[in-house]
Amino acid sequence: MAIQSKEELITFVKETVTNTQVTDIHTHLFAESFGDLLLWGVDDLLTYHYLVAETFRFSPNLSYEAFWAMGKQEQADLIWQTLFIDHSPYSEACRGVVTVLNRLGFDLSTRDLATYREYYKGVSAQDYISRILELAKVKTVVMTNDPFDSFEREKWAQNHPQDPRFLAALRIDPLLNAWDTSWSRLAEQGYKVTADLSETTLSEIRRFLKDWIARINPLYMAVSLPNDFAYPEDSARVRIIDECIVPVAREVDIPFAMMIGVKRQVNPSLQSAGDSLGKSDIGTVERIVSKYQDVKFLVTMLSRENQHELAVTARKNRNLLIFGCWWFLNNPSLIEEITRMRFELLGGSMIPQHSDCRILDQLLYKWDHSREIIAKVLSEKYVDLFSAGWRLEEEEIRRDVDDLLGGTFWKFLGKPDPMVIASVGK
Ligand code: RAT
Ligand code: ZN
Repeated sequence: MAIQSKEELITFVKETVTNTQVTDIHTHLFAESFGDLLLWGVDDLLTYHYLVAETFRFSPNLSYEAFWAMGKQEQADLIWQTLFIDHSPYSEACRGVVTVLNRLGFDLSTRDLATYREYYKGVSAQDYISRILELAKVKTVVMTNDPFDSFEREKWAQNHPQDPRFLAALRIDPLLNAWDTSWSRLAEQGYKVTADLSETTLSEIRRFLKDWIARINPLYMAVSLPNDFAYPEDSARVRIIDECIVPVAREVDIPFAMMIGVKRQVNPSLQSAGDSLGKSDIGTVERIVSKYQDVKFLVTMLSRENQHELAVTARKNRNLLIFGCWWFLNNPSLIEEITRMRFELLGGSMIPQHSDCRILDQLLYKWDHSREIIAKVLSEKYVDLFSAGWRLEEEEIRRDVDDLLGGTFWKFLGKPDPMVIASVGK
């Protein structure tokens, strides 16, 4: 059906973006079978590392040691008191908690953390996963799977039946960012590697990657890279990219995802909250994606300053799919500006957002907040078309939104969305 007016257009876009099921292409969530790796509930929500960093800003007398010595619940109490009671919670990470509590139907007028906590005592992980995925309208989440983590390796070895809502991604940070120490961890797993990158070692790294790909069936291989990541360069990282990651990505036909721009541990006292960001050289991305045109790259960059040139680089290289407003960019004002700019340069040939959730409950706020902005910016673009005389069908809008929230990702992978197949089969 053709849309008749601007008002109708705006309402229809909002409704469609709100209700379309998402494939969330990068999260730190896990299926139930991974046990304690899956974080959920109000104490995990409150001890999210974004909130830890914010708490220290308001607490000049809180020693780092004292905070880290506390149990999770005690930390959560302190964070609640500091960020939600002593101040108004309008930073994006704080607002996120409010959105979640509200979406779960809690009485926010009481501000009583104990009652919120009580609710979770009667809930099982299994039920909660379904509840949150349904409420958030997220059909699939991509996990971050770390073959260097012994607890996680153990879980894979137990061969649990896979939950089709949770798909794998092979995360290989230690391999590319700390070869001088990670080689021995590969050796412990039975690979004949040594610190030097001999031909045998390189071939064993490829074997390691292929073994893990066979074991977990990842949608892509991924790494987070520092802001000074350079390519080409005489380094172990670049040799491993050139001689292991790229050939394996090509052979197995999965993308290599590069998340560029992190400055790890600028304040180690903050532990997991101690990372920052820096501007990167777009030339690095340009050179690598144009050199390997037969390999697919998913790229996101952390610095706001890199966003425009990254979008332009994507225009020049169809093997590059840019995604998400990552981490410090996951704020309404920045999502809006970046999404608008990407629409203008790339239309729908990009992935506007991923959630990066570490705690299951966060799916509610990260997607609610992002959907609102995507709908707003997309409406604006359609209204411009409408004013220029272009008439849109409802079906076309549904198609476009479906692509933005997952379809483009699956097409880039060259794989059918398994959830669409599942629902057709029903
Ligand atoms: O966004 C985050 O929570 C960061 O701590 C990182 O996990 C980042 O997203 C990453 O994947 O390295
Ligand atoms: Zn992440």
